[in-house]
Amino acid sequence: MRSLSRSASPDVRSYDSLARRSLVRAACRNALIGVVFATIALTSGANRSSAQDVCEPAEASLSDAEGRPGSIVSIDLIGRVACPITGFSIAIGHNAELLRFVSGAPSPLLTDHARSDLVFNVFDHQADGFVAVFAAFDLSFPIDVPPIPIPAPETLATIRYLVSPDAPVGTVITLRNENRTFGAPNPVANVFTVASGGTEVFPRLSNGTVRVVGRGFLRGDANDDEVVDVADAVFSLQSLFQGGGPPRCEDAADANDDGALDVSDPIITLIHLFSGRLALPAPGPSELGQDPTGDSLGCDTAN
Ligand SMILES: [Ca+2]
Ligand SMILES: [Ca+2]
Ligand SMILES: [Ca+2]
Repeated sequence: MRSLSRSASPDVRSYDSLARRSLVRAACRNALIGVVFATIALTSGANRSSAQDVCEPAEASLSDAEGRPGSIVSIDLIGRVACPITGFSIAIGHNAELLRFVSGAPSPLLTDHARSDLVFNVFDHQADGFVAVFAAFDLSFPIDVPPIPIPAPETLATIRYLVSPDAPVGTVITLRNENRTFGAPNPVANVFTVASGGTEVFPRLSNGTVRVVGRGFLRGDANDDEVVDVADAVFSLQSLFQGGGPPRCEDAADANDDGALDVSDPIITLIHLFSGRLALPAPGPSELGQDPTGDSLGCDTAN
């Protein structure tokens, strides 16, 4: 088991890449994970209830992220548990047509605590639309890495996904953090393992989301050419007073970010350009982004 522990380094590592290294190693790995998951699944009900009581609050949640089609997004697995734990397993489901697992890494909390004894892997089941995150602080004798509680919510791992280039802008993809849902015929238990006899604790689970967003905009770029200059003020004046067409991205034309399009927007753009002292609200001036302030304006390039 030591050799497996060493091979399953805390660095980014996927099921597929490990499997390519050698069939023997893959078989050992699967046997280990199978034993651990089976142990988790077969733990007695009496131990479970007592451990559950002393370990509350126990929570495992996933963060939210935004990403453009074809981009990489990062999702944090965040945990909290009142009693000392020795590791965890968490299966996370996703829409396989819209997301693809890229890599996973343990957080500094895990690597600082367990160091070289840490066994960490994210097993990629893309065909079935889920990944299984597995961590054990120490599986090699002597087992000398102590269990630890996580009294406040902490990042345990970060999972990276590729957003499909074909993902429709505006789509919200749910990352399903669900116990015993993924991995038939023996679905993965979403649990923390605790010190006493391998007993598991079932945390309260929360989903995450990936929102698919457009390329974004620059504040003040009313004519949507990715440059803010005097042409934008002219475009806005024509749009407001001379029957010019509407801006493709109203949020960009809303130069002062007050949620309305009026004459103050081209004026503030001109002051920005020629006074040199007034910065426009985000996003910009060089990096495209999303509107940080909610309003009723639309933006075809960002939403
Ligand atoms: Ca422009
Ligand atoms: Ca405005
Ligand atoms: Ca706004």
